[in-house]
Amino acid sequence: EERYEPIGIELAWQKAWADSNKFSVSEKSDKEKFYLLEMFPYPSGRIHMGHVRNYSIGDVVARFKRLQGYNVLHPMGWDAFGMPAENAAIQHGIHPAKWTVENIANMRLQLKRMGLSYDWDREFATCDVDYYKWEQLIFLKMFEKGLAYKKSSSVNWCPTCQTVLANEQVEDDACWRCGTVVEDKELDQWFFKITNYAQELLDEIDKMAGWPDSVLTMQRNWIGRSTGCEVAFPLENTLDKIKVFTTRQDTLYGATFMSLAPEHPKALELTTDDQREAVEAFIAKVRTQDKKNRTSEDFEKEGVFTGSYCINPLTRRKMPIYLANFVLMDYGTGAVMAVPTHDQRDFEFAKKYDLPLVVVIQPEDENIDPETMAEAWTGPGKMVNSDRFDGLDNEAAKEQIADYLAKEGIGEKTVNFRLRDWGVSRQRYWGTPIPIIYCDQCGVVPVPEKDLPVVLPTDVEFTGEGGSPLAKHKEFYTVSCPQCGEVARRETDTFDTFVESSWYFARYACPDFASGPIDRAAAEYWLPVDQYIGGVEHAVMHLLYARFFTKVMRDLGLMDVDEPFTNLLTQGMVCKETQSCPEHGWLYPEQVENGKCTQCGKPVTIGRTEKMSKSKMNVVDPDKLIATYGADTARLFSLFAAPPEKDLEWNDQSVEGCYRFLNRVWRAVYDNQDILKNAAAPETEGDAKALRRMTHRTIKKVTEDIDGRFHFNTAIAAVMELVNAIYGFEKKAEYPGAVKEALEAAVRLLAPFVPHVTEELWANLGHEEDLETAGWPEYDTAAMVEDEKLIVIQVNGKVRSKITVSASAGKDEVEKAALADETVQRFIGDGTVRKVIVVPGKLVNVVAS
Ligand code: ANZ
Ligand code: ZN
Repeated sequence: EERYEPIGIELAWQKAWADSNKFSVSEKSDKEKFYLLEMFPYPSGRIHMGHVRNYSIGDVVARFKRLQGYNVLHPMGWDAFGMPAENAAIQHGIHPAKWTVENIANMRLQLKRMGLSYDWDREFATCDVDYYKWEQLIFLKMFEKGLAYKKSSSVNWCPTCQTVLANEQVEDDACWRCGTVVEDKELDQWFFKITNYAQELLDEIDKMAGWPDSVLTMQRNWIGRSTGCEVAFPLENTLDKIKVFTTRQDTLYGATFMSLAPEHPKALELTTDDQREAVEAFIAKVRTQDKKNRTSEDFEKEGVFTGSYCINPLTRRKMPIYLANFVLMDYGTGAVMAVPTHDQRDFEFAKKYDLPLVVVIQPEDENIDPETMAEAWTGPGKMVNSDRFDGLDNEAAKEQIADYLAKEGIGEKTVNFRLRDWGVSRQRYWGTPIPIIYCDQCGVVPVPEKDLPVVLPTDVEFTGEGGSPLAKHKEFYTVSCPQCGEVARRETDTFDTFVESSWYFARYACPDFASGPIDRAAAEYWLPVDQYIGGVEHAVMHLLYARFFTKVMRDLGLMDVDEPFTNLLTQGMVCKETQSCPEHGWLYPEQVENGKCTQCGKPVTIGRTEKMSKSKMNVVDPDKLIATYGADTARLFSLFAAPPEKDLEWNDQSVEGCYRFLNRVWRAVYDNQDILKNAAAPETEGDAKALRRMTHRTIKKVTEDIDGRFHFNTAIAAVMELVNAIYGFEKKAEYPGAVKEALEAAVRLLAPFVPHVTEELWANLGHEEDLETAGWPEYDTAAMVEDEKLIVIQVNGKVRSKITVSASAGKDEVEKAALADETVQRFIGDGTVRKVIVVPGKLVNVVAS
C-alpha cells in the first residue's frame, strides 16, 4: 500500500499474535531465560498515559530480549483488591467484584490494543480465589513460625477510609489514597515480623548493583540501622532505673537532663504532685500531635518537668527528668539522655527551659563556650570534661566509653532499627480474608489448611457507615472452632493489599500450579525477575515488602531465591501543562481552543507543568491518541520524548512528529520497491560504503543504547538519522543491495518500539518469516571502518613525508595531522610555519622559514 494506515495494520497483527499465542512461554526451552516484569496495574477502569509509558518501556525490553534469542517471560495481571472498588460500591451501588471484573475486561482490551507482548495465558487477578487461597496458606505458615502475630498497637487510622494504614501509607500526616489527616488509634492488629529480616534486608542492599542508588538509599534510610548503647540511669529516690538509647555515648559526661516520650510507661509514676496538672495537660496536648511532625527538625520543641530526677551514672550529677514532644515511644527505649551542647534538639529544649550546658567535645580550631554558643556542636573533636576520657578523639571515646559501660554493668552496645513490623490488618471487605478463628475456649486458632480457602462472601451490604461489611455478615463470621467444635468467631479483617503484590511475581512462574503457592521447578527456572520496571513511588513499601516476602518464602521452603528483582528501572512521570479558565476552573485539553475556553470564550491561563492527573484535568486519553495515530505512534512518542527515568512532558508536536516519522519509514520502503527488486547482497564498493558504514554504526549504537541502558530516545534518534541517510542517498539504483540492507536494518531496529508497522514492512520487504525469526541485527565491524587516504606532505615544495587520514577528515584535521608528523617537524626545524596549503584528499604543502 502507498499510504500508512496504522489502525488496520495494528489490528491485523494483534490478531495474528493472539491467534498464534505468540508470546506464551514455557520452561521447556533451550534458550536462556529472561524474566521481564512491569508493576501490575490496579484495575481502576481505564489505562492512563503513565501505564502507556510504563508498559511501552517494558515491551521494548521484552521484544528486544526475544529478538536477541532469549526465552522471555513477560506476564501481566491485576492488583485487584483495594479500596476504590469498595468506594465504588458505596457510591454507585455496584458490587466490588463486578466493578473489578468489568474494569479488568476494559483495561485488558486497552493493553491488547497497544500491542504489548504479554503471555496472556499467565494472567490472573489477585482477587481470584486461586490466588489468594495460597496467600492464606503462606500466612498460616508464617503464623506457625511466629512471623505473623497479633498485638494491640497504636495505629494510623484513616477516618475516611475507615481503616488502618501502614506507616509507609501515610504521606505528610495524610492517607496516601484519600488525603485525609491520619489519626492515632489503639487496635488489635495482625503484624508481619519484617524486623526479623532487618539486617538481611540491609546487607543485601550492598549487593544490589542493578537498582538505582536513590532507591537503595531510601530503603537503607527506611530500615534505619543505628549502633549505639543502652545506658541505665538510676533514679534519685528509688532503686529503679531508666534506660536510654544513645548513638552518642561519647557525650555521656555532657548529659544534663533526661527526656522521656510522653507515652513512656513511667511518665505518670515519676510525676510529683505539684507537677501533675501540668504533666497531664502536656500529655493530652501531645496526643493530638502527629508523630512525624513531632520529630521533624523545625517543629517547636516542648516539654514539661516531671518533678523527679535521675543520676548521671558517670558524673553522678542530678538530672531533671522531662517529658518532651520530640521523643517517641516506639524507638529505642522511649527515653533520651539529653546533651544540649551536642544535640540540636536538646539545645533548643535546654534554652527554652533554662537547663544546664556542659561542653564535652571541643572542635579542632574553635573553643566552644556554653555561655555563648548559638547552636549545638555536632561535629568531631577532642574530649573534655570527661574524666579519664579527656584528650581522646571523640570517635575513639565512643568505643572506649561503650566498653567501660559494659564493664561497669551500666550499659551495653545495641543496634536499633527504625523499621517497624508491618501491620497488615485492614477493616475492609474487598481483600483477602485472614484465615484465623477466635474461640472463647481455645483462643486464637488458625484455620486448618484443609479448610482453605476462606472465601470472601459476595452477599454483603455496603452502607458506607464505616467498619467492614464482613463484621456484619453473620454467616461469614459464625464458625465452629476447629479445635473444640464450639461456636467461634472468624477474623473479619482482610489483608493490606500490599500483601498480594508482595509475591505475585513468583506466582507468574506457575499461575496454574494447583498443589501450592509456588511450583519449585518453575520458580527455579524463572526467578529472580531479571528486569523490573515501575514507578519510583514504590521505592519503599512495595519493593521492601516484596524483598521481605521473598526471604520469607525462601525460609518456608517454598522457593530458593534471596532477592526478587535483579535489576530495577524506575520510570519518570508523564507531565503536561495545566490550563484554567477564570470562569470554569481547570480545563481538559479538549476544552481549550486557540487559547480560549470553549465554554465561555475567555482566555485561558497556562499553569505549571505537572504530573497528569484527573484532578487538574491535564490528562490525555490513550484511547483517543491510539484512535488518531495508532498504537505505534503512542508507543514511539512515550519512548522518544524522554529517557525512561526522567519525567516526560507531553507535547502535541512531538506526537505529530513521531507519526510523520513512521510515515517516512513507510514511504522509504514503498517508494523504493522497484529498486529493491534488483537487490542482491549489499555492495561493498564505491558510494555504497558510506551508506553501509552508517547502517552498521546505527546497529551498534541502537544495540548498545537499548541493552541494559534504556537510552531509547537516543536509539530512536539514531534510526531517524539512518532513515534520513537513506532518503539522501543518491545512487539507490546503482547500489540496491546497500539500500535494502539499510532499510531492513531501520525496520529491524525499530521493531521493539513500533512492533506493528515494522512487522508489516518486513513482510512488504519480501520476508515470509516474521521479525523474531530474523532476530536482532548484527553489525559488521569491517563495514564500519572509515576509508583512509594517503596524503603527501611537502615542506617548502619538496616531498618529505606521507601520512594516512580518514577519508572524511576535514581540512583542519588534515593540516593538524601534517604538522604533527615527526619528519615534517624535523624539516621545519627552528623555522616558523608561514602558510599551509591543503589539497583535499591528496597533498599538504607547508611553507616555513
Ligand atoms: C544522646 C545524644 C547526644 C544523642 C548527642 C544524639 C546526639 P538515630 O541516629 O536516629 O538512631 N533518641 C533515642 N531514642 C529516641 C526516641 N525514642 N525519640 C527521639 N529521639 C531518640 O538517633 C539516635 C539518637 O536519637 C540518640 O542518641 C538519642 O539522642 C535520640 F550529641 O543520645 B542521642
Ligand atoms: Zn483514606
